[in-house]
Amino acid sequence: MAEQMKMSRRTMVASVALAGALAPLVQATPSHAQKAAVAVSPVDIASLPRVKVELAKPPFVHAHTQKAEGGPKVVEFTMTIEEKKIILDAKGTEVHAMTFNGSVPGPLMVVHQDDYVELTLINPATNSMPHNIDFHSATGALGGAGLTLVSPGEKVILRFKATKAGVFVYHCAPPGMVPWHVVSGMNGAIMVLPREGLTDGKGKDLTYDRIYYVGEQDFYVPRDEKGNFKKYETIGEAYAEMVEVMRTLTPTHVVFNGAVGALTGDNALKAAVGERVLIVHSQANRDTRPHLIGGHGDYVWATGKFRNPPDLDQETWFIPGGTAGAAYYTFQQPGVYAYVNHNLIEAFELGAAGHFVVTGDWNDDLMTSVLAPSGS
Ligand SMILES: [Cu+2]
Repeated sequence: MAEQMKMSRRTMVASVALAGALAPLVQATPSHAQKAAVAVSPVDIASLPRVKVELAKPPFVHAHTQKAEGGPKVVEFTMTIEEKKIILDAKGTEVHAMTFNGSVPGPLMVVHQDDYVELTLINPATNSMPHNIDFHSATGALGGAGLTLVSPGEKVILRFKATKAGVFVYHCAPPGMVPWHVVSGMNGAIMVLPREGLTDGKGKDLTYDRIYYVGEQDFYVPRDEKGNFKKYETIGEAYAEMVEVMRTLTPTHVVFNGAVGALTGDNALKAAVGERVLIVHSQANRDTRPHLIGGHGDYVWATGKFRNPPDLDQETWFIPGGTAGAAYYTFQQPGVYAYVNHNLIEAFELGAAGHFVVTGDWNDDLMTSVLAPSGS
């Protein structure tokens, strides 16, 4: 085991060294970005109202208004990075996850366009790794990653203006270890709502009654010589063999919200007939193709950016890796709907599936059993 640890550390150091080309960029960015922010900022931040947000654990989303009230605000968030062991499936497969706020994915953050996002990011001394955050919704400094690299025992505060409306991925991006941290669970999403709320692009209001956040995650768990998934004492010990599996580009698990079955049974998503539901779906690393079996995407922003009119009446939509998308659907029938990645091998064999349990009255006009299965 000691030898394995040495190997892991050596490989990690080598990987960091290989990423040397990126390091000057990362290190050079902060001072430049800070100066630029001071020089060109047209807004007196101190004069803006501030609101503090209590984040919710996915698939739930913190309380928010859909239409902005008043002018831009500074919206304060705090996230604590947790390195923790999580169980991926009913067989007890383990990974040493890296998480924003303890969940895979990290929480969905909601603001309005032109608000300022102010994030306090805490890396407790009990962690073993440096971490940071790259917001795809932010402009400059590697999406904030260049300003937020924190070692265990440190915290950092980043503020950026949410200039673009849409749902966007955020993820950890420490020099030399980016994919490892991302596929260990360290990603989430932010939703920047248009100030007038969601519309179909032609003036029709698209207020939602419920919102759920589904974070899809690919995991790469090494196997032993008998084909069983391996367990490791520490996060560092798993590194070298996990990278070998990552380099095959073949995940061992593709799951919604951190584990096979995390959104089924008692944890199924709930809705009622007639309710308008917004599903935010992110995949920080790999392409995906969400599909609601027995339903549709009435309005879909597959690449998640709300200034584009949504696509109508979609059966399946394509979200490229590194993107968050949003789908809006009004449920028409009661029952259990599977919400899946419609690469059905990933859904049924690797875990990328959840359930909606919908209550209400059945509409015979939409569907009826004319002849139940019977002998001919
Ligand atoms: Cu990290």
